[in-house]
Amino acid sequence: MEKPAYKPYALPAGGWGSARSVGNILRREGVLGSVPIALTRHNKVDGYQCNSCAWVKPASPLPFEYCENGVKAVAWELTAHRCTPDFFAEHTVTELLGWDDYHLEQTGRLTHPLRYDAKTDKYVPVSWGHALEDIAAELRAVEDRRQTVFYSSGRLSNEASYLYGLFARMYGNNNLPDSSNMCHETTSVALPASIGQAVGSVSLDDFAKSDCIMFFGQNPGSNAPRMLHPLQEASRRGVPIITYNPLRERGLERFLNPQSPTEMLTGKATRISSQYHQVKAGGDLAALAGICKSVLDQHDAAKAAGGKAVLDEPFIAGHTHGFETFAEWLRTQDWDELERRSGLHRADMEATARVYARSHAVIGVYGMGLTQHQAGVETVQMLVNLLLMRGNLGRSGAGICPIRGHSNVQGQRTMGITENPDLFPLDRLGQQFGFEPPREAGTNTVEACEAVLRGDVRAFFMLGGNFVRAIPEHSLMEPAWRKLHLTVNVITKLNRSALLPGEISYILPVIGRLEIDETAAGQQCLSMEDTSGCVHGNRGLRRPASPHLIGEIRLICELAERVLDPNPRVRWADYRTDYAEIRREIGETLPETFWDYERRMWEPGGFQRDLPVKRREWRTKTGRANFVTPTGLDEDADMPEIGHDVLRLMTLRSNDQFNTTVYGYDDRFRGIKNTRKVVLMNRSDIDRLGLKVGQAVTLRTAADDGVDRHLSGMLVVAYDIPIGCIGGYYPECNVLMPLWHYAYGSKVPAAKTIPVTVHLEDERVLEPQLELAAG
Ligand SMILES: Nc1nc2c(c(=O)[nH]1)N[C@H]1C(S)=C(S)[C@@H](COP(=O)(O)OP(=O)(O)OC[C@H]3O[C@@H](n4cnc5c(=O)[nH]c(N)nc54)[C@H](O)[C@@H]3O)O[C@H]1N2
Ligand SMILES: Nc1nc2c(c(=O)[nH]1)N[C@H]1C(S)=C(S)[C@@H](COP(=O)(O)OP(=O)(O)OC[C@H]3O[C@@H](n4cnc5c(=O)[nH]c(N)nc54)[C@H](O)[C@@H]3O)O[C@H]1N2
Ligand SMILES: [Mo]
Repeated sequence: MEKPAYKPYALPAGGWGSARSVGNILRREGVLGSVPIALTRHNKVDGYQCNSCAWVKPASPLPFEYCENGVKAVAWELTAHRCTPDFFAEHTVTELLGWDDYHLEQTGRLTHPLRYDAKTDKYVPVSWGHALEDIAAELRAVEDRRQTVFYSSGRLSNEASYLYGLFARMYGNNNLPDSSNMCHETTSVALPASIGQAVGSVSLDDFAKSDCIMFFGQNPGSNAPRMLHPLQEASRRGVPIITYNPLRERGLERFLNPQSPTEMLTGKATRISSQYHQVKAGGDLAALAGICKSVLDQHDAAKAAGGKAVLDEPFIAGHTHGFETFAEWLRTQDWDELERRSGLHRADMEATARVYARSHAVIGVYGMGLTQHQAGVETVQMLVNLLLMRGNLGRSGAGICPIRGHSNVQGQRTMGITENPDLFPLDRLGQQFGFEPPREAGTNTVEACEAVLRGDVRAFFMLGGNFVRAIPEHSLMEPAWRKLHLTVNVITKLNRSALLPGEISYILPVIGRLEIDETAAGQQCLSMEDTSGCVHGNRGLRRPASPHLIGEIRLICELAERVLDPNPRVRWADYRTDYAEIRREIGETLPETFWDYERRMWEPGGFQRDLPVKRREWRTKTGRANFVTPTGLDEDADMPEIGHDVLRLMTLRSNDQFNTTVYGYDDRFRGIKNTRKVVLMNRSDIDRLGLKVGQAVTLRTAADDGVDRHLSGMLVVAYDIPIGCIGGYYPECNVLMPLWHYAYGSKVPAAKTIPVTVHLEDERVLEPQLELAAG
């Protein structure tokens, strides 16, 4: 690989850089011809849903309804590369453990079911029949059914999710952790308490009607790039877009639409954010409190002068609860403290408050920058408080807008993938299928890890994802993983989780969403729910990567048939042949939303699940929308007092990855090339700590619990990042995250503020070219 490079990116998001990046991956994956054909069906009414992010699938899609990262995801799945039994014959698992995430997945699509052979330390091919018989026998043999865990990742379809949840519950537990537990679980806890709905309240058409959009800790340029189109339109209409983010993310600054020939030729980019505030990591609770305080001050001043109210008084009186307590709390907040914690000036928060106060339809967008902190739940609720102050919920063009991650993570939760028995109608499920569902709460992601560390888990089934790589605490979790009795990896590409076999281990490769899932009843379709709560059909179009692959649904059904006692009410054989039969069952369990499912999923734009907040119906305990007063301003309480040497590490996604899937080493918008082993630091922190750009340092977690957590060989880069904050890439940095460092209430690992210290490894500057030329 070429030498690590840092060259700040001067161009807008999108543009020619995007086109070049797409060309590169198509060439590398050997799909220059096939992917462009597939893309004509991308996010189309009768086509497939993009397998990258969960951004909305519009009713009237663009002729090219895809983005740079969507194309990468498609190319990654349709790749010409294959990871065959021959490959495994050549490499031991121990050897492969030395490979990085990129090179593991780059081997291509897995082609055969494989079983780990401890004697040779290799994976060897096995027949599906043998694999399923053996796994079923092991699962049946687990006496205490709570010792089996059923993980899933948010790419799984509605149909597979529903059956997987049913299987786990018939098997005997609610141990259904999912990727959402590391992601927007904070949302699922915060929003029901605030507004009585677990998902966002904004539809695509709200963006066209909004007159102010606020972004907190979400990076659309890399993680939901198609969202830049409505943002570009909004900006052109003169809508203020206000961003709070420690980093100046390119997609939130300027965008050049790669699908517009005029823009590409003239290079005329659109400014996205009208205000950009580089809040400190973990400083949003204070910043939001400051904005709310300023709105309240404006209101008080206006009223005192006999002017018009700034707050929406009728809305607050008629629809909300807890305002007085909240207002009292705001009045006691001290500006010095708000400035210190947010790292911003009072004038910044006031500037935001002024724009907010004159806008009539405000959308509050947020992502991992809010959810992955210890006080993430309260921070999300503070954003809701701000919206409630002027009635920005249940109004056209306004609302709360969490940007979900995986393409079907929201649908998966709707389908009952949850450890919480209160979140799914288990009574109805039990009646429908004639069994008694377990009522004991299962384990979420962090709890499942704790159970593994305690030795309380015997079998761990992973339906998609890369669990061991995505979670915190690698130095303890990886050895513990090897002690599990049974691990099953249902995946499409080789990843690190599969290289940590327990006593008995399988890799079961499956068909991807873009591929044709053919059963005795013909080609089958699937469905997914996007971030705006719309449910869409999905039709694959390519032949499967290998004739030995099977669909996730067939896999679940055939396993369930082997594990569970026969029950005439659960027709696994029908489900695996005709997926409409599964949708019929879903319609019976969730009739309010999924009536006439089979037809409505093909409607342009999909069908929207009921969002009571849209009509100002609050399904909370108070029957109203609640102002939630936080217990304090500390977003990360177990951070040691920020002193001379403890810094706040935020773990970041590059523009060249999808979670643990690394497509390449070009984080174009941030200007980092040919390496992921960098630590982004403020120049004054570099100087203060006596470091030099291009030196290698070791990061150590500042926690005195006796666990050694460190990461070596990180190259120092001087970056535009707030003092006291540093940035590094996920998943490499996960070794530094303590398992107990999570959001209260949701247990989402607090990946955006890890307390670390930085240690020089060697005086020599290894990569001098990382230093920017003066001027
Ligand atoms: N191409 C691509 N698309 C993806 C993904 C991917 O990896 N690649 N992942 C998918 C998934 S599963 C998810 S959950 C989403 C994730 O998408 P995002 O929610 O955008 O998540 P991140 O990229 O982790 O971080 C978002 C932003 O938070 C900022 N940030 C960090 N700490 C703070 C803070 O304390 N306060 C504030 N205000 N900002 C902060 C970072 O600078 C970054 O710009 O994207 C989905 N889409
Ligand atoms: N430090 C830190 N840690 C984080 C985060 C962070 O911001 N910082 N983000 C967290 C978040 S938001 C999330 S969502 C999690 C992600 O956690 P996961 O969802 O578990 O991880 P992914 O990287 O999305 O999973 C990638 C793997 O999925 C498999 N796969 C791909 N497509 C398919 C398919 O169609 N079917 C099946 N069966 N398998 C498939 C491939 O083999 C690939 O290796 O990570 C979390 N961890
Ligand atoms: Mo996520």
